[in-house]
Amino acid sequence: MPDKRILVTGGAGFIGSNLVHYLLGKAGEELGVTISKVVNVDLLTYAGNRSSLAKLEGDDRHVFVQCDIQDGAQIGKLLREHQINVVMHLAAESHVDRSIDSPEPFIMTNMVGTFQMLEAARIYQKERVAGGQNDFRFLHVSTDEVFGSLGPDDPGFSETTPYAPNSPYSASKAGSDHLARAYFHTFQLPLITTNCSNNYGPFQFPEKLMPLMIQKVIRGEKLPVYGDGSNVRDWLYVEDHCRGLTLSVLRGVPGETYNIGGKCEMKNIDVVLALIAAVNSERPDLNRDPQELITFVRDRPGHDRRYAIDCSKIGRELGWEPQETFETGMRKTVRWYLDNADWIEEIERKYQLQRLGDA
Ligand code: NAD
Ligand code: TDX
Repeated sequence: MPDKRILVTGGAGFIGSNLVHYLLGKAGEELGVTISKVVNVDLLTYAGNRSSLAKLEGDDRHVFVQCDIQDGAQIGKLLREHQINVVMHLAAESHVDRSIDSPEPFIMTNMVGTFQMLEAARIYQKERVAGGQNDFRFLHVSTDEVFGSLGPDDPGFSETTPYAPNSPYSASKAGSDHLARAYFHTFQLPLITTNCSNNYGPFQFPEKLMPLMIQKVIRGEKLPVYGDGSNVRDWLYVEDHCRGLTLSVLRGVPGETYNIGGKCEMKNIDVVLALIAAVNSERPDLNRDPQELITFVRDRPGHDRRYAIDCSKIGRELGWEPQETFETGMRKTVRWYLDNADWIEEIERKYQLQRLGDA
């Protein structure tokens, strides 16, 4: 397989940083691919952290560029300068609660930003084809939330489930998915889209359910469970997602979409109980009492009841399966947050400073 020169967007965020580590680490051996360069484009919003990439310092295959994906001219320049043949587009505003409080950045980054990425890639790809190069691929990374909410007995979302986004976040992602689809159909941009369920693992910003709850259990703080805690999500360990993304862009068929899921549906309350049990087992001295910590709070407006993913297509066509179970992935994750308190403390400090700066 020829040498890959990959531009990743959002590579200082949760999934992006795990992806960059995967591409420059296990991907070579697991997928038999040679990756000579990863250009990591990230604006470093509150969700992006250079410290998540600290282990790559000194690795000259990794080039970090602080840049807004809405700056199409700069993206085009980077594509040419580094002779990129694969784009993996992850940069986004990603937190549903924030999209309810303040939707505008979601429209700007997720829709306008994705448009600028697609447009820069379209022009670049045209030049490459004119020069006889046909190996360019663009991966658009999306979410299961674009399909809306399922009833208790509905089958999981498949690649043909109609779109029905319910939050400003999922609507902005759905809009970006439609743009991506249009760029394949109208301009033949060799583009693949993936729709994935809830990820968890190292380097996740502690506003999302798992890292938030782990942190609060460690500190003995109240655990805010929305509504009655019976909303259901499908949970996928982030490295399994990164392998699925890489397989999809390298071996997937342009124009196709692939659902990626953890085959692991759980009620939120059961996730929280499992996290308390895991922290107690790793740190018996803490001995946290679920009854004392769990607090049911006001529900998220428009809170989707249930997500579930039918990921049989990527299994059948690309041979992808999640390698972690909830128990093994969740244990690793709890261990990681216990061992990396300094990572959390550093991003909390940075976040406080940004908020003071905003005030
Ligand atoms: P994240 O919020 O942790 O990271 C997003 C990254 O994008 C940050 O590093 C941020 O600085 C960067 N970014 C934001 N706006 C930018 C801009 N305008 N220009 C350049 N960079 C910008 O998000 P995540 O959880 O890692 O999600 C990554 C992608 O995966 C998103 O597209 C998200 O919709 C999708 N996704 C996430 C999940 C999940 O469970 N986290 C599940 C399915 C799909
Ligand atoms: O404090 C909380 N209490 C609570 O009960 C938080 C932060 C969440 N929840 C619930 C809401 C959801 O039902 O837990 C569930 C998971 O919440 P989030 O971690 O906010 O994730 P979710 O809204 O499901 O979206 C995530 O998965 C799909 C990512 O944030 C998205 O980027 C991705 O597309």
